Amino acid sequence: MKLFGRTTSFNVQKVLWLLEELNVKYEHIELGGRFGGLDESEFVKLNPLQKVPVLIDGSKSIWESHTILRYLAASYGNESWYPACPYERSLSERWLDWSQTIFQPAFMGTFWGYYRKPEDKRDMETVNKDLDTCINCLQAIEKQLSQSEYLAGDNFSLADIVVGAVIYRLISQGLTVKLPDLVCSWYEKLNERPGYKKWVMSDFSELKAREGF
Ligand SMILES: N[C@@H](CCC(=O)N[C@@H](CS)C(=O)NCC(=O)O)C(=O)O
Repeated sequence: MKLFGRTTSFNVQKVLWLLEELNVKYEHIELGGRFGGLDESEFVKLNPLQKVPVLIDGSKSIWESHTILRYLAASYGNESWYPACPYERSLSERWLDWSQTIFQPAFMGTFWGYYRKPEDKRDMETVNKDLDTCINCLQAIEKQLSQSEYLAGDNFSLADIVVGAVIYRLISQGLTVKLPDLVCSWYEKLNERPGYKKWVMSDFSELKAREGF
């Protein structure tokens, strides 16, 4: 199994983290960003959209980070990673979709508007609007965590991976963000997971004020 994608991409980090959780053997190849390579014809054959992450499993190429997560969980995880029961599965899938469509875009607004912009080019009004949306998202997560230990119930799941990967960046980029109490305890538990420590809690300072990939 091979995973293509630069470590500084949080979409790549989600997959690296899951590979560690599943204890699957893989080779990681840095690609995209300062490593380039996305327009090489061999890579375009693997992902016509020319984005990372891309997972190669035997002769199969899989792209889109959340699709890769579901593929890995279904192929290499036990029942609790990808339940056969559609309702049980929906408990984590709803957070994958929510994160992709609501939380991540707001976080990306702050990241590209603040961290990846030179100081004199920042539009703080827009950044603060996105930050407010992120803070509302943290409240939604807090509410869920008042009902269950992890986001999709009492077991750690894909839901914690996708949301957890965003949270590290959100609170480490220099903006003031206070995690609500239950989110804070849940985040401390994530901090103890080897895959989170190794891949997500990693240095991304090469992206500071870098406006292009
Ligand atoms: N929705 C896609 C997003 C893919 C994406 O935009 N990847 C970025 C990195 S996060 C990329 O390939 N950017 C070009 C680059 O890094 O050079 C996913 O979740 O996989």
